[in-house]
Amino acid sequence: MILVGQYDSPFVRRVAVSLHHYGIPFERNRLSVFQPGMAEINPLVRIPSLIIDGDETLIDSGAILDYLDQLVGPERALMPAGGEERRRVMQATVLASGAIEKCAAIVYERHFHAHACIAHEWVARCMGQLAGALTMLDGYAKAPWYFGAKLTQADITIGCLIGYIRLRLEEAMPAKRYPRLEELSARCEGLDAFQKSRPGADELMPGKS
Ligand SMILES: N[C@@H](CCC(=O)N[C@@H](CS)C(=O)NCC(=O)O)C(=O)O
Repeated sequence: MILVGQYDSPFVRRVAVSLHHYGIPFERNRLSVFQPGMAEINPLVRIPSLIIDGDETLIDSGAILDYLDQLVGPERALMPAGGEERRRVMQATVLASGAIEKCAAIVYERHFHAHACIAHEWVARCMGQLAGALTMLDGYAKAPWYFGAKLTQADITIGCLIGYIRLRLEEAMPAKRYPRLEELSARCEGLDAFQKSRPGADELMPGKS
């Protein structure tokens, strides 16, 4: 299995954390999504991709996580197999993943435009959407994990969201505004699976043109 993508992408990171958590061995292709060659792996030119069995390539972190859950079976799957538990974990996970999208939209808007060309109203809208998601996530967080005793995909995705905010958009997480998420993030980053999936210093966005 080959995971394609840099760990500064929270979507790649949540797949890597899940692979480590499950103990599934994999190799990594650290090709940047902005380097040539990515279109041959994923026509959408996005990361992550997971190359399985030689020539079959899975795209989209949600679909990849679904595949990994099938592989390990319902007892070990980070996303519960059914019922209310699945519904709740799924909702928290998609809220966190939507927040990652909003965060990335701001990061890209600022990174790829000269200051005078940044759409500040759009950025403000995304910041509001991100804050809304963080407020709701923080409000429902239990301990030690998001839903209490059991680690789920909601923890992994929220942990990767907060890690990404700290890396690229620190202003979205003023100290003490989301205290439960801060605690959860610290707990996640302490896990072996998170530590093995930390973005390296060379996993950067391309320079501005
Ligand atoms: N829904 C996709 C989103 C993937 C995504 O947006 N990845 C970003 C990196 S964080 C990317 O590839 N961006 C480059 C681009 O869209 O051009 C998933 O969950 O995998």
